[in-house]
Amino acid sequence: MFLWGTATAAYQIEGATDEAGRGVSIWDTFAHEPGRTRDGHTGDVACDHYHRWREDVALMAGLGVNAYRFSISWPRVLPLGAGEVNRPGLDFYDRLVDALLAAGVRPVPTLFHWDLPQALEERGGWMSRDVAELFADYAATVAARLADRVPLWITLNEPFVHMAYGYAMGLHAPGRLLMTDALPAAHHQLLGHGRAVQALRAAGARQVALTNNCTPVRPASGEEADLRAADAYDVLHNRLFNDPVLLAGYPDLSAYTGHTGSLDFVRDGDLETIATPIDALGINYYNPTRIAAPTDEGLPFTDAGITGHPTTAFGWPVVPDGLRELLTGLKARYGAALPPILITENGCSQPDVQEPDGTIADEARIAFLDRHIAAMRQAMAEGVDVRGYFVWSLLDNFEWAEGYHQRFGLVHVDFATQRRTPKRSYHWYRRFLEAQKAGQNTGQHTGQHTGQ
Ligand code: GBH
Repeated sequence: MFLWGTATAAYQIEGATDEAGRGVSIWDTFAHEPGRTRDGHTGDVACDHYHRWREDVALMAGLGVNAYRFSISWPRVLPLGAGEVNRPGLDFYDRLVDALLAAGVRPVPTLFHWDLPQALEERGGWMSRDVAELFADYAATVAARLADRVPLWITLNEPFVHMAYGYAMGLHAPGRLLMTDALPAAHHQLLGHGRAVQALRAAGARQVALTNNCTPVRPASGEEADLRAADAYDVLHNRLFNDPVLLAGYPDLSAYTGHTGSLDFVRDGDLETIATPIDALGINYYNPTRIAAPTDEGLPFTDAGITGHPTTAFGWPVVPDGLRELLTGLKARYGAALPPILITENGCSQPDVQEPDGTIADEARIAFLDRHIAAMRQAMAEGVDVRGYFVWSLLDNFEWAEGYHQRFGLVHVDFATQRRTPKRSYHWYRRFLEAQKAGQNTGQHTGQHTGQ
């Protein structure tokens, strides 16, 4: 069965950050530091999903999705990251899983979507090798409770973004500015992933995946210097996180070994652990990247920006064919080593356009989703094995450093009242899913955004 779903993440929707025994995460700390997020927004309340989860499950049942990707808050389960389990935290996810199953929606939990327990940050965060092992222990704790009902698990969300934004550039929690010295944070996340795959299987999990956000990299020109820079960027963004998992080896990282000049944090046996077989590779796709030769010292590339395409409210270029390009490129690179793919996130931010009757007219989102689904199907027609597609996101939510200023939801959230209003895109997706069930629209462009 092809999985059609929506996706969210714990810190972006749950709120209730100081309730029922939850510990502090690095995102609580970061968002409360002055100047870190736009207008000082925090996830303290977010969508109040911790209290309104029944309503949110009902929204999904009404939508007709057969899968829901959410994340589990590590500090809600283990307030100090390790040691004592917070029962009410596990109970929350247990109830959510049961309610989803009762609604015919397959739960697809992600174990780490960037909200590391603060207590582990104090032990070095992902720069510390110990955290990889503690992540596997946490995975085992959650799976012991849920694996009897959860068929498919995702270990990490976007270890690239967590390393680059969190540890290299200081734009996300934990706000470190290590630049090229951030590589151990990549390695330890990947090691944690591999150890978690093993722990999940030991606890009875049937299927396990990792979610990477990948971008097709386009050189700014055919010049040798631009080609070399594009390759260096592809290494950092894509291959650093795919090669070890799928090929049990790192690409050439010499451009990024920073001050230490070595990969001495990689120990014997680590690559075998990281390459523990997975059942699917999750891909989050937003846009391609255009790369040119470096203009200053430091990094071996510059982002030249994609031109000639419309952009989302976030300013990200809308390039649906980039998804086809990405998927066929993965197949070309990894061949038989590439497991089935799940598109675990795809979507766009758009400002509210309220019509006089209160309807939220997000036609651009409908076109975005329709054209990306068509591009995914094109890649499938070209031989890529894709097994699922999840819209980011079910709800407007806390968009990290942008706070509540970027809205990605199929459902509008009025953050003053917590009122949820399905947007036009919600109804479009609902009709699209109905048509899927009726056996229509297989293998071709849906064309459903026309004639609304
Ligand atoms: C995901 O990250 C996250 O998993 C999710 O939590 C988040 O809410 C969602 O996406 C939306 O942001 O500079 O124009 O080339 C996405 C990671 C990193 C993808 C920045 C787009 C740059 C666009 N993003 N990237 S551009």
